[in-house]
Amino acid sequence: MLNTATKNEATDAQQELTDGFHLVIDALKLNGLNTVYGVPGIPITDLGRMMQAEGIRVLSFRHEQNAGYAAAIAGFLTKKPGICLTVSAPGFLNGLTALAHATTNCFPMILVSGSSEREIVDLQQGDYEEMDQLAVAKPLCKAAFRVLHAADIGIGFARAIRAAVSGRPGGVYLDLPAKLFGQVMNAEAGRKSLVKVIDPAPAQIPAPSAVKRALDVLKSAKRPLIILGKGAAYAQADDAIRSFVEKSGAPFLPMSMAKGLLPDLHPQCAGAARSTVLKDADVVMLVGARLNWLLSHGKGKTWGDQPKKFIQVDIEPREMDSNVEIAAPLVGDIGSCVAALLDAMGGSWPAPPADWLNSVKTKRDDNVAKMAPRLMNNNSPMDYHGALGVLRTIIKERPDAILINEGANTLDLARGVIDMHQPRKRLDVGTWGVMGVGMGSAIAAAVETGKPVLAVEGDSAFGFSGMEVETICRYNLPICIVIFNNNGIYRGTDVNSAGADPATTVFVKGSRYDKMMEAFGGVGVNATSPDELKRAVNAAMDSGKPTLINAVIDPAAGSESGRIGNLNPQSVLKKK
Ligand code: ADP
Ligand code: TPW
Ligand code: MG
Repeated sequence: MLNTATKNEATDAQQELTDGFHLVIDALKLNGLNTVYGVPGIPITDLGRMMQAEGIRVLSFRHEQNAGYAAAIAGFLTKKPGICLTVSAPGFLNGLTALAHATTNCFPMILVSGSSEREIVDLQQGDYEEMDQLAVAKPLCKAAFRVLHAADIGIGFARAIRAAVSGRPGGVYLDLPAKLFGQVMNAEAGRKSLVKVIDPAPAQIPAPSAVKRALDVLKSAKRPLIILGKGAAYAQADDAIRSFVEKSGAPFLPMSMAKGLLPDLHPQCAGAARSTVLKDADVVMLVGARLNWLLSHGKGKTWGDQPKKFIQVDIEPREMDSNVEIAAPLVGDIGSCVAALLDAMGGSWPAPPADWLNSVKTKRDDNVAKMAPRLMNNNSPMDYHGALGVLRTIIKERPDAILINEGANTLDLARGVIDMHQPRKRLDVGTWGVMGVGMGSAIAAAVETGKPVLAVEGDSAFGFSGMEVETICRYNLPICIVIFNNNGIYRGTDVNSAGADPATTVFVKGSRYDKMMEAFGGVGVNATSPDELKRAVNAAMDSGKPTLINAVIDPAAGSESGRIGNLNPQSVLKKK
């Protein structure tokens, strides 16, 4: 009897089975990936349900693009790949913009997509949602993989995770054909096939000679400037970066998403003297920032006539000399590089010349003083400055809140006006200036950090992802959305001189976006003055209830393309 029972148990254990669904879930959990952003449907509906049942937090969105933006920013905030889950062809394509955005911004993300049957897709026989997704994804991401056998799911995820977070982070595509999920295999063999990725983003230690070269150039500076980019914010080496900047004594300029890495009110912050420091500096040290369009490629009018030497700290060797010569390339991860720099600086470091520090300080104080009265106006309808002055104070009083920001004037002016006080609290449109990142970013920020979120949105920008207010209400997230409603893109005053159709840049006048939030049980407020705006935002931040405030902005207050009108080609032959 006994013998037979033992034998049966042994056979049962041997026959204990797992399948593709479970292996995907186990692979994610084994690697600490416990949150998924996506939209359900064939072939991943059951996967989402089972993930939820197994303790993974699955956030269902109304559009894959927004789920993708959520995953991308989750990657930036956590240094773990954000996971986006989509259905085949159309869902996959909807997620792809976000995957490309993640890659462009060096955010780690994995787009996991179901796909149709290889045999049918490859013969182009018209399968349900047929598309060669792997081929489509490849040029738009850092790496792309497809798993055909359940036994390879563990390795597939391991490769995707490593590709996303090691070196320069980026977006990875993982293709999971429908058939894979149902494939059955022995459970024990399945468990053994999974990989817990050890040290997914290994430290990359800079060469001591490169550290010395960088410090030699920095020491030679008469007018040094340190530019901190979002790579520095991503690195989560906040204390070391602060110590290094303070020890150097140099003015620093934060790029948009690096604001708050050192507080904007830090005495060395040159944010309010941006044009002066870029023009006049003689040595510029880039830390996790690229010399792309956002820095005028390191040349031209923005950078003035003074000859300059560049030091660049970056994990990607090929970034060096991308636009101008880099006198001192320092390749490695920012944590290791900054630690090595601090170490090699020794006990004391000469302060930069006082005349440079004074001239930067004077310029900064002048600009701040000039701006101050504009931020205190209580005009109704509001202009950008009156409304932003209020929000600036609110963020100062609530420094751990996360600020989401998109739009044109709404973006450019908020970036300048709203001081940030802590690292990784400002999330915006990134390297491409994508409209539509707002709601996905807000949702991921709330989910990943548990902090209150304030989303400052142009009315056009918001429109790209506005349906996600339902998602915000459904998950009851502490998000307060403020829409700068100026009736349109840049301004609400354009007219079409040729016919009855409205101009291309304007929307329905006097729209009440607050009613959208009310439709789903959230709080909606129409605010027509800075005082009203202040009351409504504070109430929302106190209550943590999903809130949308329609901030009525003077339609004539904005300018074309916000602060980047210079990039806007215009025909000289245009009919008036
Ligand atoms: P910004 O837009 O703020 O100027 P960019 O996105 O242009 O910043 O640049 C970010 C840079 O940071 C990229 O070149 C990327 O390779 C680099 N980077 C990202 N993470 C790290 C890291 N951990 N260590 C070093 N460099 C990093
Ligand atoms: C995906 C082009 C840049 S800014 C903008 C658009 C459409 C909207 C500006 O209007 P908004 O802000 O948001 O009302 P404001 O305060 O100036 O009125 N499609 C994508 N990305 C971009 N960048 C655009 C279009 C664009
Ligand atoms: Mg607008």
